[in-house]
Amino acid sequence: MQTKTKYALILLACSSSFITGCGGSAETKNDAEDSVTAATAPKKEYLSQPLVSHIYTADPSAHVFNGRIYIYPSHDTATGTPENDNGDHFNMMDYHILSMDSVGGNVTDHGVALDIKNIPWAGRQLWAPDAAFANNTYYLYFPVKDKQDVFHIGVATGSKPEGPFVAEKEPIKGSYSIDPCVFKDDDGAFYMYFGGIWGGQLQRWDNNKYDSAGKLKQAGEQAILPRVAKLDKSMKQYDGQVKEIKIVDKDGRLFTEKDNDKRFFEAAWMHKYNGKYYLSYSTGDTHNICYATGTSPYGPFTYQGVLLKPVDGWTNHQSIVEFNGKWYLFYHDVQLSGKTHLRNVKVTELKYNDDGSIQTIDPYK
Ligand code: FUB
Repeated sequence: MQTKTKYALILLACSSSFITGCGGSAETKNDAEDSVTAATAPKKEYLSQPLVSHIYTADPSAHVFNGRIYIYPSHDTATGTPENDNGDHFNMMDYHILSMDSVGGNVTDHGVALDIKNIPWAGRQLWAPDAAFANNTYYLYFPVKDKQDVFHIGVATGSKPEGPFVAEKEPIKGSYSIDPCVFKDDDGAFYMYFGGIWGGQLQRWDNNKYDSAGKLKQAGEQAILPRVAKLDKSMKQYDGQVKEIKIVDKDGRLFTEKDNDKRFFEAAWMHKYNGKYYLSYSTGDTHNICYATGTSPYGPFTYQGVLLKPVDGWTNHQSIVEFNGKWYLFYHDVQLSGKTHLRNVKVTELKYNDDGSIQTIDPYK
């Protein structure tokens, strides 16, 4: 995830600022330092409204626990950190878990579930989390930079889905980069999907080895692939090596970097529908949420298309969950703030065609 000047241009071209009907007002402290505004864009009507507006939230990972929907989002904050190409201004410092008993019902903010100051190994930037339930325990998985400014993925545990969570003293051994998605398969095995290029540092990891000088790929080179690792029974360690996940076109070919409207960038999410594995992800600099399907949790996955078109804002990040027989897409945009790094989470229904393909969602009406 990155914040080049072109983000501002894209945002100006596609954003709007409808805030009526959102209820309450979002945090505004320090907003003045943020350079991006939505002033000149033509007004479009949003498909959905923000789920909460008293805080900024992003990267919603939704799960159903005990018959209730829990959302594990990033908590965006205007800290005054200057914007740069590494996304330093995405300088989040805690997590709030949200929940609701139905889509469209009241949303509860359960308060601070984990604070960066209580993560012994953390340096800065708490990015997109996820959660899982096993061993009678709730696990919160989170990416954060360590004190050397390298992203790893940590785990914290709690007895309730909304926390509070207590972080382990070290990151998960062998973990790196950002955006963990923890998926439970029908046989009870858990897999963590992860990775993000640019500010997410995935380009620094080749063969699970770190190289601080690791470079992004050139247009004709094979695109960087997302990663997967099985979790062991403790849910705090990987069971074996981290593997690359192949995403291929209908002819079985891997994408190159110039296929940047289709290749993986960040925000991996796994769900299963009618026995098939669906890997969805953001294409980052082209702002699509795409998906690819396969028959094994390790892939390969065959590209199927765009499931969510670009939203208002630079980043696009989704989760997909079934609740009471319907499927929902959780996502975010910048409707409340008009600023790249001050986002708000939303939900809309997701529909499949008879052949299992997903109907493309336009975030505007
Ligand atoms: O919220 C920080 C980063 O922005 C996430 O990790 C990315 O997926 C993007 O949404």
